[in-house]
Amino acid sequence: MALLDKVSLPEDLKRLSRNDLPAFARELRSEIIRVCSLTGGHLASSLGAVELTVALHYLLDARRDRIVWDVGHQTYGHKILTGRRHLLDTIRKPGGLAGFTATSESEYDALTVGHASTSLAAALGMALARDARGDDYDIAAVIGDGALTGGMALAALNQIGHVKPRLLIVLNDNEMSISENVGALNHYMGHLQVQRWFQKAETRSKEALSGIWEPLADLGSRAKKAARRFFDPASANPFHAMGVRYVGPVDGHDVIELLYLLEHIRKLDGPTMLHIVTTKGKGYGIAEADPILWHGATGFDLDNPVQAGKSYQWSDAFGEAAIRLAEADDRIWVITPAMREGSGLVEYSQCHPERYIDVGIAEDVAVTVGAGLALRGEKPIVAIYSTFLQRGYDQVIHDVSMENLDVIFAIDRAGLVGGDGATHQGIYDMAFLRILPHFSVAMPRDVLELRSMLKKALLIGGPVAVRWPRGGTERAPDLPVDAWLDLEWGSWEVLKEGEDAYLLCIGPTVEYGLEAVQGNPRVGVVNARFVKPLDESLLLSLASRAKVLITAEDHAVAGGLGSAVAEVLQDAASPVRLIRLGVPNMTVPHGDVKAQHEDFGFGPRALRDRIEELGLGVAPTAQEADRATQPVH
Ligand code: HTL
Ligand code: MG
Repeated sequence: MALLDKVSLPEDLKRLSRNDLPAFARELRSEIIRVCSLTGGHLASSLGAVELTVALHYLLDARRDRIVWDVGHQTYGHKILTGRRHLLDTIRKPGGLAGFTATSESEYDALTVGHASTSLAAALGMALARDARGDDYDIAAVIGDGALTGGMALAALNQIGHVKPRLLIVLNDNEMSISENVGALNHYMGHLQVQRWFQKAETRSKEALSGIWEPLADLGSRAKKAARRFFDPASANPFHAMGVRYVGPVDGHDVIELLYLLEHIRKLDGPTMLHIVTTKGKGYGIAEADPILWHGATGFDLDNPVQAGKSYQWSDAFGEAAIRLAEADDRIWVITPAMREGSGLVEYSQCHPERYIDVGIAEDVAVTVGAGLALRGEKPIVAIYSTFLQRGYDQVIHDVSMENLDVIFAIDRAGLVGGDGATHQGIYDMAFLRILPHFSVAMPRDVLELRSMLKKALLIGGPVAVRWPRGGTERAPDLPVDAWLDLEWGSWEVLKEGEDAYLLCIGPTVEYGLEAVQGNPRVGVVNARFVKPLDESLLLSLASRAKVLITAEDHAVAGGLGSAVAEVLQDAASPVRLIRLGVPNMTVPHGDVKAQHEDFGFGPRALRDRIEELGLGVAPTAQEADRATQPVH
């Protein structure tokens, strides 16, 4: 690590000679691999962006200039070069570096991010601010081909081409989103690559590249412009047509060439897109060979690099259920916004390719495609992470809820998510869905309930949200749909009776509650599996019997189960004491999910303590009481 050890900040990098940069990039790549082997994380994307990262930091002054990384998952190299190398092995860990860029973490991070497709709009805003204040710093947005499938990115591009601020856009095209990228633009970019790679393969040198940009820099005469439009294939290109100068595609792993191009583009007025072609996982054979597996990696052994197999996940259970449902009913569709693997849909996509659609990173489109299908009598399931459904909220209200359409929302990663942190927490969906007309909102306790809720959703009709957490669950025997549990819609279940109090739990907190009150006859546990419709008669009967009700949920305490319960109790003028436990009104950083549940007061230990505090614990045995009064030495 001879060169890397000399660099802790961008100014150190600038002291290296250009000729050192390829070797420096190799060292940076090794360091990313080493750290990811310890911590896991977004390995493949960060490897693909190594040369770009080096070139941008060699050229720009990232403290003053703004590098706006889209998603921010490709920034391990950027973090290493901006004073965070010594902390990189804390990435995504409790109290450690965030997995994405965050303005609170570093002055070199231009944007707090984690959701895709925001970079171009944010960069446009920054450019407007810069120009309004007469400043002259550079702004570079780096956006992946996956992130470019998002409507937000395309709409921002439309605006950028209209306003034409001085802005550098680097399109980092590895032909991959998390899975293979989708969409017409993706096909077009592939076509551009083929054209250039075939035509110019022998001249992919500095001279050839200069031929790409120089006519652009020198827009002298009208004739020249016209000639350029005529001869330059880029002039037929959609980015160009939208008013954004287009340069490329070029090899994104040639750091010297990248630097050369960026240096010249930087001087140009108006917006310029540099289309670079990269390989996801570049430089690490196994990651190049399987960039999907190595997109979000677990830690691994450098000498024997394999990805740890996952236990049975909630998403697996959903994927299997979707296959069974689609077999039983040929009007079932599953729509994913770019999350085939994460949503457990690999097998479904192979079994029912004709009723599977990946719309790209376009949650709004996913929801409204669902609405369109439902309007024509089909039965769409929009499989979506809680956090990403936020992107399609207007569509949920305007296109689905208002029309009372039969769209099922299969909501994954509901609750706190661990390493991905603040941007990916799935803690608002119950609040924002249960207030909408026609909606049902449910959360299963186990796979049997999950299946039942999906099956029943199809019978009940209207928009239905079924949500489940990130992580593992118990496998249930594979049964035909007819044999799936018949759950009464909107019903809660008393799992344990209590003499004085009840814990009203949902999803993962059901097991927490059972654990917390084991051997305690005073406190009962209810599986409050529907927040809407809510089991009002059971709730009011519990309220009339108990002194205290405690809701416990892995969801924002504002607006979730506790709020729904409070509304019913208030309307019925119930005098019962209600304690609401859940995620407080704050931005919750990455962390260990179980520890965070305890910190927020709804983990099993915290629940037990709370019950003790309320004087609802089990009376201590004579022996324990005796011990408690002994003096402490
Ligand atoms: N939807 C939204 C709005 N944001 C995110 N971040 C996702 C889904 C999930 N997601 C990622 S990274 C990623 C997706 C879909 C692929 C991005 O592809 P791109 O970059 O081509 O832009 P690449 O990985 O380098 O190829 C995360 O949540 C981290
Ligand atoms: Mg990509």
